[in-house]
Amino acid sequence: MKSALITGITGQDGAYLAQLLLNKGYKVYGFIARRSTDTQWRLQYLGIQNEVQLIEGDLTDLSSIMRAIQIANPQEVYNLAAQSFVGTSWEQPITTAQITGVGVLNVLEAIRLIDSSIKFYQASTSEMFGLIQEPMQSEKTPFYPRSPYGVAKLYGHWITVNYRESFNIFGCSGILFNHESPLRGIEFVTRKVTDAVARIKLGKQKELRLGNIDAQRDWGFAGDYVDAMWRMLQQELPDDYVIATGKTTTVRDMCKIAFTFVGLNYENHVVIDPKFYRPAEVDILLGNPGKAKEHLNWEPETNLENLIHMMVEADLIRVRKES
Ligand code: NDP
Ligand code: GDR
Repeated sequence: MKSALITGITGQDGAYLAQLLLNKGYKVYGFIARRSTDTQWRLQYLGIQNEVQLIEGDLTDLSSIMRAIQIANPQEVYNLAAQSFVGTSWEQPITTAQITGVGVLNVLEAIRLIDSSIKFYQASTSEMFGLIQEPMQSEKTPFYPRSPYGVAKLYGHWITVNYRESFNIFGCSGILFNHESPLRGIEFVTRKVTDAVARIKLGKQKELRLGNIDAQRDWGFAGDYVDAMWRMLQQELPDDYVIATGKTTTVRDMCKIAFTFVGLNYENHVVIDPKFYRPAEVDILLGNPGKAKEHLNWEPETNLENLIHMMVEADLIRVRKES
């Protein structure tokens, strides 16, 4: 039986990846940060909280990562843990650098010191492209991050490439574009919208305050994207891959899809609030998943409309339950 260690197992992607690996027969270990409140709601939502072995630790604490690797003795490590909210990265730039940037080095060092044959996946991001100069971003597009988060992720990306080249570690970097689901954190714009749509529809909220709704994103479904992570580690050679849908949509049009689904007009409810504008914005992202299709035989299965409908439906159920 193969075993895998997932950092960030309590996050959106961690939960879906754990489910995917369990279905493939893996023994799944999760590296979990100590918090004062329970963070396992996503694992519970998927019904897998008793199927995974959780090991406490923190990405900024090398010894705890080493301990986790010694306990799990994994063939594969998926590093999904991060301070992942772009907005917060301006408020906590140093914490973001320590977790999202140097945290990657901690995991790589633990692998190098304990067992350099362990395969490593790094959760890189389209935010590294930032102020892009190419209409469609691929593995060859130059990087120009626009937030402390993007800068920290760029460090994580390059240190993964460097450990591959320096120490022959099987390290893959998945450059994933935005991916969402009913398990998405409420602070991210899609979930903020679908939760608000459910509340407005059920008479619990009147307006939805948003920032830059002209920003464009290439949005896919998290359930599809974790499969690409796994595929990368099954290749003969380690490499980096863009994972995206190849379509981009404005936040405005994503809102339209969500409100229209429940028979509402977004213009009657969305209020622009400068509080949600960012000091530096990534105006447009559009990924080219051609390499992933060719080498990993990976393609997204869920389009944006179906994804947003799935999220609104889940939020309607959730909000109804609250009352
Ligand atoms: P989430 O924010 O949902 O999950 C982040 C996870 O990291 C949580 O489990 C969190 O734990 C954990 N974590 C945070 N800080 C620490 C720490 N110091 N030590 C240990 N664990 C920690 O992110 P997603 O699931 O959406 O994303 C997964 C990864 O992919 C992240 O690295 C993200 O930056 C990256 N990414 C995401 C994309 C997306 O669109 N979703 C696109 C591209 C990259 P807790 O629950 O306790 O807070
Ligand atoms: P992003 O996702 O920054 O792309 O990072 P987010 O959903 O936060 O923002 C997407 C775009 O929507 C605009 N926007 C708002 N965003 C939020 N959160 N709240 C608002 O009210 C709002 N109004 C407009 C933003 O300005 C932005 O342009 C996500 C994270 O998952 C990262 O970890 C990951 O690396 C990238 O996706 C790819």
